[in-house]
Amino acid sequence: MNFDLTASMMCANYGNLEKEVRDLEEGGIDSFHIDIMDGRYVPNYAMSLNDMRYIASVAGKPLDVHLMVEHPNNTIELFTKELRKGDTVYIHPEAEYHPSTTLQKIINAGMEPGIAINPGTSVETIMEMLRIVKKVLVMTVNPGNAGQMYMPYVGKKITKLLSLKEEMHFRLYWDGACSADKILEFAPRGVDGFVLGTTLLFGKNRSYGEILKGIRELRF
Ligand code: S6P
Ligand code: MG
Repeated sequence: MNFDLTASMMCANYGNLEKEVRDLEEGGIDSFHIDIMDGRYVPNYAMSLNDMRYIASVAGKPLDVHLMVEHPNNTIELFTKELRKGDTVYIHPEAEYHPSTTLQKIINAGMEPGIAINPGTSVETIMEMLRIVKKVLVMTVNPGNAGQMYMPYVGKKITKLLSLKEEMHFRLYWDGACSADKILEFAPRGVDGFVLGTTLLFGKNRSYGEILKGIRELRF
């Protein structure tokens, strides 16, 4: 079964970030998830522009930048100018007055445009944007922190998004508290990729390679 596995780099060991990137790539990760926070849109800071720039300079695999910042339209170029064609940039539509303008800037810069949808945001409010984005990142926890609990009510929204995927031409990604049982349940239903953080990938007593191989070998 084909699905993407993305490493949530806010959970990585910053004592040796270059080694983390290499080990993840050698272990078979598909991309690097970069959680940028401004302390306003979410009550945390996590990663910033310099962290993203450094990872971009050592990574061979694509970056998947998740902007949890107010008014991304004001600063979007700071990010896109550091990225490569084919990297992804997600914005939160609630954080901008005219999110479609920001998405157009991402498209013009040659990146894959995406939106991240909070647990409390309904599909109806982002319906028109589904026509322009290539990727939808479903938040299964409230944005801001790693290590939270999965919010089961998001399941109904995922079902709704899955039914729109083909017609509206987007790919669906999972972000938050991703465990093996969630991959087992949702990959066969059509979720295209999963962001892996503390639940499944980081801070374990096994190598990234072993963990990622174990996920790819799950019996569906
Ligand atoms: C949360 C952020 C996520 C987390 C990731 C952590 O604001 O967008 O990308 O870093 O979900 O995973 P876990 O398994 O610790 O919940
Ligand atoms: Mg994220």
